[in-house]
Amino acid sequence: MEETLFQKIANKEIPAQIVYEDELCVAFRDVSPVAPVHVLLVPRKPIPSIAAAGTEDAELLAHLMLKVRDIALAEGVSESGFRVVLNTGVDGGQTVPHLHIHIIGGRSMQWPPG
Ligand code: DGP
Repeated sequence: MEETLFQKIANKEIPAQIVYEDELCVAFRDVSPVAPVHVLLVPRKPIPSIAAAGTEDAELLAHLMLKVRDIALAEGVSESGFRVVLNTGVDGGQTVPHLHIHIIGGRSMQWPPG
């Protein structure tokens, strides 16, 4: 099966500003940031979206959530606050079919989202 865009980034076949990586996931700066801090956290496993995740992914998903915590701290937004977004499917505005968590901060967010 062809690699997804984010697998290519995780495998360093496409350059990106990587801020964290381990055996399960990679985090890198979004190419089109919407805030001073905009990091994408992706599992190395190419799960298409959170809607496609399985029960067998439970540990991986928990790992990702704890990395969200660590990355927010490292990016200096843990105390000021930040937003965690999982765009999913067509209505969710997902454009890359590889599960990715947006970690966005460094400015005040609005609600509801557009
Ligand atoms: P989403 O709309 O949730 O599927 O967000 C996909 C995000 O991926 C979007 O904010 C832009 C980002 N993105 C797309 N292509 C690249 C790329 O080649 N490099 C990086 N760093 N980010 C990318």
